[in-house]
Amino acid sequence: MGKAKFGIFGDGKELAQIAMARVFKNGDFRSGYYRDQTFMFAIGELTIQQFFAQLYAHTDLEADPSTAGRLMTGHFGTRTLDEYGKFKALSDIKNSSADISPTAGQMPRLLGLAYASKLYRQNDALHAYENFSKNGNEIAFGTIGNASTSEGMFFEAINAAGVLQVPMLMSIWDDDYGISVPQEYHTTKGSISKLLAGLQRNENEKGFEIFTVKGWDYMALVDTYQRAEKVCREEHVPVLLHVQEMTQPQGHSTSGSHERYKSKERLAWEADHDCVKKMREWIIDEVNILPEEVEAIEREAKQAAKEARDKAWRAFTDDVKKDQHIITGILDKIVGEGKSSDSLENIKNDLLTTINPTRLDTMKAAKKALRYLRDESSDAKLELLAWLASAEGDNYSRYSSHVYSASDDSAFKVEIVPAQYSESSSIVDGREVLQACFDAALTRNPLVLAFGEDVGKIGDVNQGFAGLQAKHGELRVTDTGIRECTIIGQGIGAALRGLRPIAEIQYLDYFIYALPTLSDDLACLQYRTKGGQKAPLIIRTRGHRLEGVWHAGSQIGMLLHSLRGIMILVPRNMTQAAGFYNTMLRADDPAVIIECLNGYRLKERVPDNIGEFTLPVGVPEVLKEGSDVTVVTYGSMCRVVMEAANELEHFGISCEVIDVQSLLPFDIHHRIVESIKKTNRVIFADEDIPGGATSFMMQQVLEVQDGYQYLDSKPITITAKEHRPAYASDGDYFSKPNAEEVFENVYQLMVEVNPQRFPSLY
Ligand SMILES: Cc1ncc(C[n+]2csc(CCOP(=O)(O)OP(=O)(O)O)c2C)c(N)n1
Ligand SMILES: [Mg+2]
Repeated sequence: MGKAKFGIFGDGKELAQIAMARVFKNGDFRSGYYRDQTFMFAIGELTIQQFFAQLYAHTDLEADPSTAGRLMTGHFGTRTLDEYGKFKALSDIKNSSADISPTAGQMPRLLGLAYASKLYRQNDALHAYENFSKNGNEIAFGTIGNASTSEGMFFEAINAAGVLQVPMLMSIWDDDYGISVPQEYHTTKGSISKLLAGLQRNENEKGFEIFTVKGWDYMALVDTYQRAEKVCREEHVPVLLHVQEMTQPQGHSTSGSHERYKSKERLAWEADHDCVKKMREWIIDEVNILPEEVEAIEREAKQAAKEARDKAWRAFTDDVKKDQHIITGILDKIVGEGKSSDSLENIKNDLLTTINPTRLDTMKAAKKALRYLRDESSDAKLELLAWLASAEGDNYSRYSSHVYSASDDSAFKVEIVPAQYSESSSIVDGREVLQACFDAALTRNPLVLAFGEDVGKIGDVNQGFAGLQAKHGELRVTDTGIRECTIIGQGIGAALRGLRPIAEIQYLDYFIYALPTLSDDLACLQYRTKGGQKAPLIIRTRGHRLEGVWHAGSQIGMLLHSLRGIMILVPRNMTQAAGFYNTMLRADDPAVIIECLNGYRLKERVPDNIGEFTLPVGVPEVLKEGSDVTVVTYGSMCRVVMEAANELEHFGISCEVIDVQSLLPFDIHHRIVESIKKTNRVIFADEDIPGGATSFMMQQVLEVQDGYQYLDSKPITITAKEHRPAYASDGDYFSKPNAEEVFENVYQLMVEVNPQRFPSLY
């Protein structure tokens, strides 16, 4: 193996990137992919040394500011946050959103980055936020490979940009291939600009401006980018710029050579049309620079690149070797003493002779040594133990920090203000509680906005936003097309640029369409940049219980398994939901808030401080105290469980009912285990499939909270069936857990405890 594990580079695509960089201004954003190294160099946001540092996975933030060694090479991103996690003045710097690997994954976010410019320009109340935008003059530059345009995300985002008329300048790097697969397998008519020609605007219809240009023709590229920039920046017209005749001189990546799949003719054509070669010819023929001068520049550049490479390698190995020196130093002190001296010497020598040392070698050596020293005591052993403790902290910081926000605006740090009620607090439908909360949020903070299918004119299908578009304007409360994935992208991009969007997915069941972007882009954003970027997006949806397949889903396990990094909040009623909206609108973590579908018309009292009260994340609430069995649940199941618990009282059984409220984070103060210490029995109940979110809750309580040691009966989960819920009231009753099932499960536990007192039911 070489010094780097994997390489993928931007060769063959350089010239277009230089032309693009020439029109990229402060405040602009890039959302692109792994070929863009030249662009990043050209805008001054990546050095060659940093490029190599990422190749080596150097975990130092200064060495690799894009990802701190967490992502493989070719993942670019600037730091939009300062060291405290606060936004920098984004309009004064050049910005690149943080890349991800899934092809076309950059597209939904790109839409949002462009959408933010539209809002900053058209909404007068936002003109004061000059740090985020100067009158919406910023362009969102997208790049994508030709083959990746086949992805649904590409088409969805392109259509949405045309509808929204946002300043998105979309470049397609077309090298006729996607790894080994040629164009004819990817694109109808073999050309994305031909395929998308219907987008072209005309005198009567809005749309895109479409340009085509050859990737090796520098003057044409510069001219095209200037024209594209002008219409995009000034008129806010989306632009598609199809850069054709690009090459891929090294093959797709280091893992295979292109001689395997390209014909001799194609290889010869590529050699001839390499854009650097063409540029060289142009410099000599047209700019009249002497060949010797060009050669001198090339020699210098090569030398500079080599020096940067060596520096990056040295910095990386010096860093890694620090620990190696410490461990060999400690082992030196013990070798020669004690009964395991030979083994310790071997461990030391193995460590010293490792070529290209890694941190894992040092960690393994230290742990192995401690095994041999397990029954000895010495100062050196204490030193080894002290190193281990501090190395574990350091490695946590290197590889595992920033799943959630680490800033002062983290959801954990939001001041908790209790809901206040008075005699004049009115009792209204649940949806009106939300409406009052959203109205207060929109009034309080001009950066807040909401959008989604049917959110605008009718104020969402359950009328939580009813009347709020009329009151706050169409830019604040907005309808969108039916396009879940890019609704989320619209929110991510807007949030990256300082706005506070609430993006709505109409039903929890339709999260599946948005899941790739939520998981690959939003959930890991803080992690993959080690706190360099944030997108505090709130995703509003409704789920759990109603009647009918695809309108009654509760796929909570799916969210828990794919969205670590996003808080998942499951309020049982609309007041609790409002409390969570109030908390998350003051925090910089992203969150999904799932309202109960069957709760909008139930009566609730509106807190007097509807816009101000907050609910803590990660704190369950005990809905009913009891002594026999603890039932842990959330969402719409709270009412089902309470019904059963009240019925059980008539039969002499006392349930403690706990509403988890917040699944991620989960019960941070370990309240639930306190309940089990009292009852010694626990049931986890929800509407997900067997082994879904109930299993997660069980793992948290029995393992993380050590609940297992207080149990006198086996732990039980009550869930929906493993199929989607059948239609109508009976379908719901027999698909989802019902009060009878809860009653029976609790009762059965008590039968086992005391059969005399609790004879079997059936
Ligand atoms: C969703 C997804 N599927 C597959 C891959 C593996 N993959 C990485 S790059 C690539 C080809 C992309 O080709 P193109 O878009 O033309 O870009 P190019 O590399 O040619 O510049 C594939 C299939 C991926 N990263 N993501
Ligand atoms: Mg390609």
